[in-house]
Amino acid sequence: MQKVLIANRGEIAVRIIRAAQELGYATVAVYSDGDRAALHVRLADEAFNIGPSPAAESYLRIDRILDVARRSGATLVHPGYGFLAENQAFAQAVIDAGLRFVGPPPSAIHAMGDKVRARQAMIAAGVPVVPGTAEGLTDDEVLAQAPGIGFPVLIKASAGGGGKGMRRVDKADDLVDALAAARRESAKAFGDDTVYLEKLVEGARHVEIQVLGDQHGHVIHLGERECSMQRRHQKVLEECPSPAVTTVLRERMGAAAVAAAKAVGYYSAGTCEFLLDENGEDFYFLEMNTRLQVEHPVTEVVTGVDLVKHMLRIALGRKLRLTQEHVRWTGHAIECRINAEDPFHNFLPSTGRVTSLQEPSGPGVRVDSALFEGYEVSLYYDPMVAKLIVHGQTRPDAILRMRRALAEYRIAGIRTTIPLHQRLMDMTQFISGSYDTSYLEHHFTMTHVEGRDFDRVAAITATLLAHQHRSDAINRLAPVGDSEWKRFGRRQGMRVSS
Ligand code: MV4
Repeated sequence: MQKVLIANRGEIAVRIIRAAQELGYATVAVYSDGDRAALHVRLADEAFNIGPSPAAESYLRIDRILDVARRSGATLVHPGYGFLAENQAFAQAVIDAGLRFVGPPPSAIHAMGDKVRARQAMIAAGVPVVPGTAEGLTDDEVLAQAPGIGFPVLIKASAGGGGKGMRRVDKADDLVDALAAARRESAKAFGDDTVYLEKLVEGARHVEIQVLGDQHGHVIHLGERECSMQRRHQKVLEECPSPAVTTVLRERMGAAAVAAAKAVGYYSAGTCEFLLDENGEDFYFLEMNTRLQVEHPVTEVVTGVDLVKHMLRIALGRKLRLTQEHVRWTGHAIECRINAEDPFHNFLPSTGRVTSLQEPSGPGVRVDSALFEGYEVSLYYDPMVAKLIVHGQTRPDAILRMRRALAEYRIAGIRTTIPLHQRLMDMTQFISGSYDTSYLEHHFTMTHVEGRDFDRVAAITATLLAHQHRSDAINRLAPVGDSEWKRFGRRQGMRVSS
């Protein structure tokens, strides 16, 4: 009897529990003090407290998670995404404890975690990388080599990823300050200030390829996801397939991703991130995410492949029955990340209790969420509280379905980014599919009028409701015929002639 410990929380923990239970595996949840009433705790067969709400004292505590694994008799540990998902030491500790880590080998996590080493491995594997330097550089080397690469250049942190420690430099005079800032940010975030240079690929799209490999050398790809709709390096929405990827380009990018995975002995689910040049032809390896991604559902609904179940089977040493020839892409999927943030006030994080919840449903609608009425949104964890995924026969069908589903979605008690997604579904540049990574940051604003209107309407409504409730209460108490003010006066103890 297999027993999976899910070393995570929120929607992804719920997602993994569901897959494991459908495979007949027992499930073990871990939770922090603040997550005692969380949905993943309720759905799992067993649940163990691992400490106070701050992630550093709970979900990042390798010792506490392994202690639960031992006490519960778990046989597998799935890290989800975030927290310890790409922590090589955690993966190794799980294996050393005699359990199966549901993810890639620690060596692959290490190889792809160091972006300079990853670039070297890709160059050796014939995978196209962005023109730049293959080594970490001293300040003098950056100053000497930047002009040869050609401005604008990007200074990138070797230990980085997701844009942390990255600085754009448009001219030589700006190099020294940008270098210092990049090194400072990288040292603070990763304890490593190694940087390297890349030529900036202007107007690029961020297209990633899902790969899936078993422990017997079989690696396939499951196509691409368009992830260019980003704000401050956080993906806002994703879609599959990409409007910019043709069948031929998909095969080329897929082959490059499989070669990249094989170059580091990868198995399990993983994602290779590429930049797609605005010419729609040239693409460059950016980095590989050695984990299940937030946006995996758009690939699942278009291919019909359950990535989490495959990860669990692969962790047990099972062979991948799926071959590349089996993979088919049907229709179009869009995922909107629903964050507890206020899009009308610079995406300020929103906390509070979910007082009422109405999730969309119906044909082609999937909601991956851990929300429930009474759920308390806190600042301890990532603001993403749900993912709304829709699937349609065509991209226009998917857009129309997303509009309908967003209109149905009601989350009261907190502010969310639902209005942002409703606006995006109406924007010409999104509808035409012609957006790149610069769109959201440079060409899109949320008009504040709607937000102010909303507040004013809400205040007026609340006043009217309060008045109506008071009137109803008075009417229930008073004999027929008395004026409202007489009744009111009487209630206040005033002498009022009958
Ligand atoms: C780039 C790039 C353009 N040229 N590298 C963003 C974080 C990490 N995934 C790598 N990223 C990029 N690397 C070169 N040589 C564009 C991105 C990029 C991006 C950059 C700025 C703002 C938003 C972005 C969203 C996706 C990718």
